[in-house]
Amino acid sequence: LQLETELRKAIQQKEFVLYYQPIYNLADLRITGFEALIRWIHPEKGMVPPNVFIPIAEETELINPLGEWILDTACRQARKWNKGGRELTMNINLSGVQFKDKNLINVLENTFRKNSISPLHINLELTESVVMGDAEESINTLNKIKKLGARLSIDDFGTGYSSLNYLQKFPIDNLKIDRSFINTMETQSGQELVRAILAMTQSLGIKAVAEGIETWEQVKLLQELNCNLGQGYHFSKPLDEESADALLQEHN
Ligand code: G
Ligand code: G
Ligand code: MN
Ligand code: NA
Repeated sequence: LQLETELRKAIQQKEFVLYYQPIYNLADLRITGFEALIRWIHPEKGMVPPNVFIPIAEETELINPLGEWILDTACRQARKWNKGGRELTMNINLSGVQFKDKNLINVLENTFRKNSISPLHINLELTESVVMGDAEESINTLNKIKKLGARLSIDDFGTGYSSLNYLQKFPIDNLKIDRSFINTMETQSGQELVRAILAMTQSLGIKAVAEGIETWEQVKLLQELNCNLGQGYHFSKPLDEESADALLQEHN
């Protein structure tokens, strides 16, 4: 309850920032975009991690104003980074409550328009458990998002359960392989699992994104397996705006 009160205050006082983790094309090691990750800078406690406060925000509906702030801030940043002919994608995590909100499509449309950002540069991430929850309803919402022009990813793939039948029906662009699979890739069975997931994404005609890449060996293996994209501490931690900006400058 105390955290809820503090969270309410934090939203008014704008104690949040977005960090950005670069995502790489594994074939040429070029940056294709960033994933926006929220951070709460608490005046006394310091950095409060999102897996502590996002669940509270979801229970109390504070996720609505917070989610809108995240969308708006990430879209504004995407616009800045796409000036001068750059083509970068901004990945934004949507919580289950946001995904089920009746106003979602309006909020997305207004936010894209307000920030003059093409929806083609925005990629919304939804976890497997959120979209599989009410899969028929999810198809409707996902189709509406696609109609706006935004891209879609299934996040944390492999940690929940997926109906392969629905996976095929979802209009998704990417599947993000959970980092628990990537960090067991040096074992035979771990590697077989990643191979199987990549074979599946290839037959679905969607891209695979490896999460939590921490070593060069993992990069090499994923390249050999034709995994399209990747992110992780091997490349970069999530960065504040300035550091991400500096990374982009030196990258080009
Ligand atoms: O950034 P970090 O690894 O601490 O994130 C922990 C969890 O919080 C991850 O599951 C991530 O998806 C989630 N998360 C981070 N930023 C956001 C956000 O902006 N919106 C939502 N809904 N979840 C987020
Ligand atoms: O659930 P989601 O994939 O959105 O979570 C992203 C989270 O994963 C971020 O909080 C980020 O800090 C964390 N993360 C990103 N790269 C790595 C990595 O290489 N190793 C580990 N352990 N965590 C990572
Ligand atoms: Mn994510
Ligand atoms: Na993930």
